[in-house]
Amino acid sequence: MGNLPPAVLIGGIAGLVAVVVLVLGLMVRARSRSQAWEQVKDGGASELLPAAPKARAPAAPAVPAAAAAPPANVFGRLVQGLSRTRNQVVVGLDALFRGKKKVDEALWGSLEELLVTSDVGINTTTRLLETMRAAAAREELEDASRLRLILRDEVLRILTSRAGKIADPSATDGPLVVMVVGVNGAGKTTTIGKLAARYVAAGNKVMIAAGDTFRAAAIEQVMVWGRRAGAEVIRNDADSDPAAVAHDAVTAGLARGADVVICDTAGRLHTKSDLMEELRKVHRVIGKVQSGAPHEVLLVLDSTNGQNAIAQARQFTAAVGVTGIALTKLDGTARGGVIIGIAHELDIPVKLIGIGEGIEDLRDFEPEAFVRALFDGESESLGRGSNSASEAAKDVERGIVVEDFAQDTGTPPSGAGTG
Ligand SMILES: Nc1nc2c(ncn2[C@@H]2O[C@H](COP(=O)(O)OP(=O)(O)OP(=O)(O)O)[C@@H](O)[C@H]2O)c(=O)[nH]1
Ligand SMILES: [Mg+2]
Repeated sequence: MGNLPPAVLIGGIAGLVAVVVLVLGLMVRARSRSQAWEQVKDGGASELLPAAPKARAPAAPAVPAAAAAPPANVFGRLVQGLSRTRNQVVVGLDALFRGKKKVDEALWGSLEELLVTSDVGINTTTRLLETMRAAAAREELEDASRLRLILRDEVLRILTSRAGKIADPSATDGPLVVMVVGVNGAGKTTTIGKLAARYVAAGNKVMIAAGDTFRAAAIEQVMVWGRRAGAEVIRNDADSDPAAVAHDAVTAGLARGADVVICDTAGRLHTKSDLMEELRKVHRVIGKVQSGAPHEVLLVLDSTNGQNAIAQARQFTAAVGVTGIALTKLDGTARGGVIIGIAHELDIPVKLIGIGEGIEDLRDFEPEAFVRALFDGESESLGRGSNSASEAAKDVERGIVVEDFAQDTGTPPSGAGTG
């Protein structure tokens, strides 16, 4: 070897190094491939699988990100929203039935007190107790714990008998017109904003009539919600005739091919006859512009009002024929038991529930899910729908002001949702 020329020696060494590097490289590659394969087998990283097609970015997300929260959380939100009522009703019940309690008069008395103080209402409590007593006698119950199940079933039965769905725009000729009524501060405007966002997310062109021309800043509040929801807002001056705003909005909705027109109204005491007459006028005028409208008269009831909500419902129904109830603020109250009284005493379906101030905090009222959230608090997903951008509006018509938020993709302005 000592006789070899230096050039050959260097070439030989370089060749040897190259071979060693090549062999090492192959070994490392084989090892990393097998590691990746192990991960794939285990359901881990997916480097070896074909790349999933990239999700297309939504063209114009008209609803703030919060509205598109993953559905996995949705039932959890309901459970959380109902926690105060749950603490009042169910935790109270559990304390009552804990241990091998005997079914006796003292127990019936405590149960009655618990239901009445949970705002279920006297009539409904009486009915629930009758059913439970009959079941206890039939089954010759000795142990009280079974009563919890009997009560749960009976509550579900009452709620199911009055449940209903908010109207579907595809079922109406021309726009679906929803008139929203209720006492001051019940949550009308907030519910309108949330509802508009839902209809927009389902691909509908939505208009909101800023029909509260009475309360200062009410029009601005509707505009904020319109922007958040991606709906157009039809407005007129403050102090103008609310029936005229409703007239303009439904006219515009017909002319512009809207799928949904939602009319806000000023809050009013159900006992004030002149204000209820004003509401009748709004209802009449809407019907003159579009035959059969309003298709939905949504009464917004604040669940923190407890039993007074039932009196409100009776008066509003007498005035404008309420077709559905939205029960708001269930998240902030221990008085959610009122929904059982409403379902039992009124002939009006509860269609929506409000469980927070956020745009996503409006739910279809689903008795099964409600009872589960209240009694069991189990986890499941109730998500529905997806976001889609609403169609843009381009022009102002007939001299009324049309605020077009349909193309607005910005983040919601702070303060939205405050009344
Ligand atoms: N926690 C909670 N707050 C709600 C809910 N719905 C509405 N609110 C709040 O209730 C307050 C009143 O809501 P609005 O929508 O302004 O009520 P309104 O019926 O339009 O009021 P007026 O137009 O003055 O009659 C606001 O602070 C809302 O954020 C709900 O489901 N949960
Ligand atoms: Mg309002």
